[in-house]
Amino acid sequence: MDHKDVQLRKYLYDEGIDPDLRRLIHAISVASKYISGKINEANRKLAGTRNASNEEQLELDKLSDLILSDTVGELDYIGEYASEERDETLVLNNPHPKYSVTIDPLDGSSLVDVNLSIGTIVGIHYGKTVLKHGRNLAAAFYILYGPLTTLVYTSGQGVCEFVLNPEGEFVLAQKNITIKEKGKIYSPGGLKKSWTDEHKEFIERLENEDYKLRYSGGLVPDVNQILMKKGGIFSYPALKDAPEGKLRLLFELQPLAFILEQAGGMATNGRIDILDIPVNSLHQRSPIYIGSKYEVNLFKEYLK
Ligand code: AFP
Repeated sequence: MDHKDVQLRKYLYDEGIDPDLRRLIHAISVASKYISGKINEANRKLAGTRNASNEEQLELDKLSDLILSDTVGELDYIGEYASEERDETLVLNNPHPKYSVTIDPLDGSSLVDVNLSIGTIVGIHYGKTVLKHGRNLAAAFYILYGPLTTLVYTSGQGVCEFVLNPEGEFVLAQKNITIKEKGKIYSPGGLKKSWTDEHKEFIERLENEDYKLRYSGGLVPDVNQILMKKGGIFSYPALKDAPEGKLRLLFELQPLAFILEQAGGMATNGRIDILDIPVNSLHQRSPIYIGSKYEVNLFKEYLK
């Protein structure tokens, strides 16, 4: 399955990024092909035995984490491998660490047994540790395991999308992807009864402006939809019983914020940009409003 991925490698080469960063991105993209195959295997198995236990799905989380940690561990210039599946970072003891990696190996894994789309989210930080604000990201990408397996990527020079073709190669589908100032869809996370009054009024405003609700429970497909439909807003807000919200700053929000900012969008916790939030702990959570500038700035008005 380790094809040469000529188009992906050429794109990365043409961007002029550091060869070690190119190799790291390609290595993770090859690992994602194995994960994609394992998900299809699990889907077939779960589809055959509907009463499969939750533990089987969770194994997919752990297996994906193992495939990715092995892949990153083979490179001798990585400082830390941090995974949403692990309590602590894996310090790789390389003498000259150039990059450190945050990974959510399989975000949305609770959706595997209902055959909905899920994803892998990758953040690549400069230097020996991942405990840095998002402006320290060298690159960010996600792999979306849906009807197609796609890879959406940025190194700060715009956003592009690759599609995994039947021959197992990532082929370039779109480049310089941008979203509009204002969209037409909203993706509202969290239980409605736990929403703050400001958030409730904001969502009601969007509904009164005829925004269409699009929410699958999978962060990667839900945010990908806003990117590919060229606009709208995904929110997982501060909740009355969880003021920091649910989603993880390092593993989920920083990479997606980097991508959406590069596509001309915004990502904030309501007060400051996601990429500027100081990082104090590995599994730190944050509220998020991410998507078109109009909708994100509109929420800030409600917060005032
Ligand atoms: P799982 O990984 O447990 O399925 O959670 C997925 C997720 O972290 C993220 O992908 C979704 O945006 C969010 O949770 C959905 O949360 P709710 O189930 O509370 O809507």
